[in-house]
Amino acid sequence: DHNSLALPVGTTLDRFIMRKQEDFPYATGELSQLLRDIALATKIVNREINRSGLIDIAGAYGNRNVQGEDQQKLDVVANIRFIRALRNGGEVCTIVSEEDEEVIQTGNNQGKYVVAMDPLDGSSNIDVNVSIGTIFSIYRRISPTGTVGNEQDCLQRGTHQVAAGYVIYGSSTMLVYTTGNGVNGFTYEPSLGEFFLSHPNITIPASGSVYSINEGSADSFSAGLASFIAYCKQQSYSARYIGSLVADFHRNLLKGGIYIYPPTQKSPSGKLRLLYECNPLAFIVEQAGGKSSNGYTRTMEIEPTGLHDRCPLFVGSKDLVEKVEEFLAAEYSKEPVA
Ligand code: P6P
Repeated sequence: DHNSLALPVGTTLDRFIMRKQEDFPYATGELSQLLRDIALATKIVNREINRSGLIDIAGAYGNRNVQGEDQQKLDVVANIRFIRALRNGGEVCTIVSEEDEEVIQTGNNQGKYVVAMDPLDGSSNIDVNVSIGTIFSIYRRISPTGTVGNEQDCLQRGTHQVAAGYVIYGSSTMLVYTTGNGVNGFTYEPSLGEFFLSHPNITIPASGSVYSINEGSADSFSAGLASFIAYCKQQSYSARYIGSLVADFHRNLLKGGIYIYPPTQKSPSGKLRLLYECNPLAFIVEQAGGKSSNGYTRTMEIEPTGLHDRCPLFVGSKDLVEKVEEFLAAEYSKEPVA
């Protein structure tokens, strides 16, 4: 019974990971250790983010970093920190990062896992103090242990994910993840350097009254999508679009709603990336009872062709994703939608 309600709110992430591992008699602990490595990197990135607002005047009070280097962009810093934590942890052989065109080899050829990640999504939001996030996906490698990981290890369908999660660096920092047995949320207490279980067994409300889409692109919406947006307005739904994927997704996961990044003139396949944005969020939302598709096909069944494939994303409450899919299908069958 994987019901994490057995673990009380306030359980530390470490204990939670250990107890969940006990549910798997054959688990050998590598995935548990990998989750701990990610949590460590998150704590380091969290500290960098909280300093970033001041870093430009850091010289003013003598806090420039020891090398006296100029402050690198935070998404570069986050990328370096996550790669270093995964390399030192030893469980991961190969990494796909939004920040790197090619796969990153960690040198741990014994590592059983591959990670696809967006180390810091929406970093343009940092300068205006909007919440930002890290998104990650974990797969078991296909190539034989002991060899160098390859692209095929990384181009697996979302249904092959063994774990997925995100971190939201907001009014508080939260880690939300699934290993395929429900979704759990942990809130970070910086003064203790610990994550505590704060949102056990997250389930997304089946229906919702929030829609998140950039209506600045409305002129390039398909007829079906335009009809769905009109439907949302007829229903007097709330339009909530922070412009930071993890923040919009997290709010909809807890409160109900749908997030849409559709094909647009500028991005005909949508802007978001299949491997390290759409698939991890799709895994989480399905584990929370929601749905995710590209408007026609379940996100996690889309066959990746390239590391940085873009893919339209319709993700959130089951009723809302099914409703927009009805409108999109009706566009081709010319049947009216209630
Ligand atoms: P647009 C941020 O740049 C990002 O990748 C996501 O975090 C966000 O949801 C989306 O792009 C916003 O894109 O085109 O609406 O500005």
